[in-house]
Amino acid sequence: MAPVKVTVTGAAGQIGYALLFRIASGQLLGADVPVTLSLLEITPALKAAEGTAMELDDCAFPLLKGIEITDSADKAFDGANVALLVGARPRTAGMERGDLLEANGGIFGPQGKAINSHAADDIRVLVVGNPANTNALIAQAAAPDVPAERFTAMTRLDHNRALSQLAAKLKVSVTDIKKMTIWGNHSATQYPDLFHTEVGGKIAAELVEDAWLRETFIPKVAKRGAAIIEARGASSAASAANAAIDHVHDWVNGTPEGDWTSAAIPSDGSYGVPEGIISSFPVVSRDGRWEIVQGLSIDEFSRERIDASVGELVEERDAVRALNLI
Ligand code: NAX
Repeated sequence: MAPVKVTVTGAAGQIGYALLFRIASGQLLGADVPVTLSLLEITPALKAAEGTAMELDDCAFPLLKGIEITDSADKAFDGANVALLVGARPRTAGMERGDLLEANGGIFGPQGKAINSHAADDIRVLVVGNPANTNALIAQAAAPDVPAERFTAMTRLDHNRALSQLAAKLKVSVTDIKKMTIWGNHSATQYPDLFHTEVGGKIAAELVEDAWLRETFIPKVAKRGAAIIEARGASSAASAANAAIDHVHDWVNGTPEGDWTSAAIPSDGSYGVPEGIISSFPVVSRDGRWEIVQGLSIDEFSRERIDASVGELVEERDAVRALNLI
């Protein structure tokens, strides 16, 4: 079997460090799938990436068939089957949203272009670097020859956080919980929805107090990233890497029957989310494609929250349009 080429950008960063070893050990694609890794970094971080590659060598992973390290996007994405776009420009003090989007446009536009020109026909892209949904939109716009559905953004960490918070509240195992959904943007406006989530065949929203759902659960999931920074002195890394593994694993291998997960994928207009926006939905993966779960009833409470988060995505889209980034 020819190895699958997995390109990781921001490979020398903290998520990269937590991610690469798991890819190389077979957890991304399967225990029988050989991989080659392509590490894309900015020039000053190449040496650190080389250090990580040395450690990868030292693991003697049977499935790892090669590692390349480069600061050229054209090289990094050449023949890539999976691209994990982790490296991004963080918001620094005093930076306005427009500046942030523009700086990231300078990263995700050229990377999308390189994917368009050089990646394999089956390329699948997961954007982790923030603002993830809009960065995915920028990369997608720069890759007109790649099917739009191949560009996705990560809300799986939010999904996993929601599972874990609910499991702790109900004193059940995470495996007892099915059909969790994160809607909207990977930001503080995201909406973790318990109105379709099932725990032992019952709807989760009916098993918890209304006040807990509104005042504890939703903000706790949405602000968990900030709580991790406060406690750890650094942003989520291993849990983010774990979520990236989950997302791509399920995209390639499918989601279990009777359950779904959350991923930000291009909207087809379902649930009133404007077409083309890369928004988080309840999704299943079948035959290597994400499909939005259809037919869920959305009450007024959920509608308001979905609309607020989607509204933020529309604003971001309009802002990058005004900057000619899409
Ligand atoms: P780090 O600052 O540790 O690493 C980022 C790396 O990206 C650095 O090594 C940097 O040199 C590299 N980089 C910057 N520009 C690049 C470019 N043009 N090409 C290639 N590499 C480039 O950040 P880390 O903690 O690893 O986080 C990475 C991104 O993930 C951030 O944008 C962060 O906000 C985002 N996150 C997204 C999450 C999600 O759920 N979607 C959760 C975790 C995380 O906050």
